[in-house]
Amino acid sequence: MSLNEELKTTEDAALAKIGAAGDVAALERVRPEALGKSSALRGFLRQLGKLPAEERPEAGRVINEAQARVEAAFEEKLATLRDAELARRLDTERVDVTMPPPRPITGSLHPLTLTRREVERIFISMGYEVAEGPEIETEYNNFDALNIKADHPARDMHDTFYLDTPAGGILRTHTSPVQIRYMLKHKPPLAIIAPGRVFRVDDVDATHSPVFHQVEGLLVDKKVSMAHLKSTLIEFLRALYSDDIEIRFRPSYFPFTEPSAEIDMKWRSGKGDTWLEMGGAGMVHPNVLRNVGIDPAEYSGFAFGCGLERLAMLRYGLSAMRPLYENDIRYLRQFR
Ligand code: FA5
Repeated sequence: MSLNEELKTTEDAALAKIGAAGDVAALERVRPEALGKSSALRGFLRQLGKLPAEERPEAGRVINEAQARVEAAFEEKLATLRDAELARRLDTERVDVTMPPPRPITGSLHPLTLTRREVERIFISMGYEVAEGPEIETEYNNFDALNIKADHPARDMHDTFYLDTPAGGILRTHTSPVQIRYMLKHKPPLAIIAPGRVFRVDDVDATHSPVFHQVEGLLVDKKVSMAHLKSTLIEFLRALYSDDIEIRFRPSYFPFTEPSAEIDMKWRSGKGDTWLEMGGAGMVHPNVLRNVGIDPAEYSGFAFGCGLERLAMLRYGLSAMRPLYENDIRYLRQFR
């Protein structure tokens, strides 16, 4: 066989293998024998030395041309196979752009925060301002100014957390000291609510916790009466729950109000209907007004303090307080 014939056979074999490759991976497997250093075509170049010198240039050119054709065929086949693969992927791996993406995990507001905000919204709509006070209080603001005498049982170590610091102080046992702070700075007429955290040496049960929240309310103006207090609280509780709630005002005693009442609401617990104490209320005691420099002959006022946890329990139908403090995301998410 002449060189040309041998060359033709080798080239055809390489082209046939290239042509037969069904996908890019198969084509790549053909690459070494078709184009590699030890391919049959390269073998021809190594044999050039055996030819008579005058035949070498022509033979070299013919071999290089064959090599170039195989290379071109290879690249063309590679491009074709890649296009085909892309087309197949576009066809099968369709992206549904209308599909909603997975939702990012977002936080949600705590049921106590949601309840506090709703309480604030209702009172703001009735013209009240939201006031604040510190959680560390003086005994004077927490007790004395509120007409709670030094021998009152609430001041006992068992109820109050006393701070063991040179400056002294206590953790406020209720939000009522905000009344004092606000009235020392503002003259009547005034209407505020003061939500916040309070502390008591209390054991934990379904409706008690040593740390809990209250919402204080205070309104001082001329000729304020118990009727204003009742209608305001009924209006508030109806706005928070519904018009058909059952509320009860029970005569009670607080040193800083006179007369005083306890506000109860019907609570549907697992054990049947019971009355749950939502808060205390009453007409601001004249001594309290005097303590902040307001003349009780000219002004009168009402005040109330509700447990925020209790408000939340009734709002969401909770049977216990403890889960409100356990920060279990599965529990808290239900209130979104
Ligand atoms: C007071 O704290 C008064 N300062 C309320 C007040 C304000 C009366 C203004 C008059 C005028 P009392 O100790 O009853 O009152 O608490 C008020 C409410 O806080 C209770 O009715 C209850 O709803 C809630 N509460 C009391 N103790 C706890 C506790 N350990 N855990 C959760 N909630 C509590």
